Amino acid sequence: SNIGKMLDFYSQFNPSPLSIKQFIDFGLSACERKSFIFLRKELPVRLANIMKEIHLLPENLLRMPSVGIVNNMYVTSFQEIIEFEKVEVSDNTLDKFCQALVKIRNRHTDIVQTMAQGILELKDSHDVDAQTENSIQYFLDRFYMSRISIRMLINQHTLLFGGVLNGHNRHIGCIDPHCDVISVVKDAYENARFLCDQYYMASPDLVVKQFNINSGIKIIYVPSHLYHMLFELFKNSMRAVMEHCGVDADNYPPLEVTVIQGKEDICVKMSDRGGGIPRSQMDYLFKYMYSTAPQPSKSDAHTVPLAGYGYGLPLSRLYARYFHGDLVLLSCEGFGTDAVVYLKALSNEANELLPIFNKTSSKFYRTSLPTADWSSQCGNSMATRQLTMG
Ligand code: W6P
Repeated sequence: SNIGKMLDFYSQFNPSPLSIKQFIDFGLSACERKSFIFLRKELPVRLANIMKEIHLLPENLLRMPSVGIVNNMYVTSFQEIIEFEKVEVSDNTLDKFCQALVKIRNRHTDIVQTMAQGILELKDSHDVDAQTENSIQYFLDRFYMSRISIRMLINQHTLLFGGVLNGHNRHIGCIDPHCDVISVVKDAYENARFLCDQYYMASPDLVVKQFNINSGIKIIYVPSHLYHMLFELFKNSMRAVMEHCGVDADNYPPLEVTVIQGKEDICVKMSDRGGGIPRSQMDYLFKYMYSTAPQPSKSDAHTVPLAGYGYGLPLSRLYARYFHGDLVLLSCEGFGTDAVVYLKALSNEANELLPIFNKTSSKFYRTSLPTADWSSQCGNSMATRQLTMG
């Protein structure tokens, strides 16, 4: 088919990762035509690379209705963009392109939920073996990373060229060249505390510490990404503290956030005294299969937990890794948990981390899990317990 040929064609190219510095430089020189020429190739390349992987998913999963819906949306969006492949560049073309990008962004708003629904459909209808689970974990990390990157490109183009110019705004697209880390920490804390207060009628305080500089720690970054990670971590820490200390406690140990400016990284460390997590459970916090539970119905507000270990943690880690940072958890069971967000301090080192479709990635879906070459006699019921509070 024609779409098949186009997918084959565009998936031969590797995506071109951009650094935050390149996003900034591009935004400052701001030529809509150049951006259009870049995106009409780069977006189909990124779409095709991940669409090829959708087709390698375990058949059981591919047959799930929600996965079909997701795939169809990608096909539609891919077709809409390659319409621009050979058109002449006029003002009208550029306007149409912006409109197409907005339409695509809206179409894909709920993809994370729809995909999660597909996982539920699979769990409800099949026994999922370790092999399948492994493929799904591998795929979803790559799929969601691809999605983050495509939305970043679309946001930059539509913010720079699609709307009204705003001379008072220091942002370049969705990037803040003077992003004040502690402001984002406080913002995320306040919003998580609001949920915590609603749910538990109390909340732990926040103590912020800043190291090694006198002025506020600033970073060139996408504030919404940082907010997303910190909001998620705050919700998890708050829940841990409230559940560990009990809702009737007289006081709660505060959450401590330390922000450190290093040469290579800026670190944001969040420490809670929420009793920690058993070591055996740590890996599951980042596994999609264990974090997929039916959404509590929206009508019953009382069943909505503060943090359900949904996809919050794995997605937050992807946001951190997207620009070559990371998100790491370290727990002392019986005491508390430290979560560290690492961000690249230098914008020219903050390159997009993008999945590439190639022989190695396709082989992953076909290769069976290696047989254990270390004894394992943990006999741990935690290993099969679902972490979700569903
Ligand atoms: C916990 C569990 C957790 C997950 C993520 C971040 C913080 C915490 N604290 O007890």
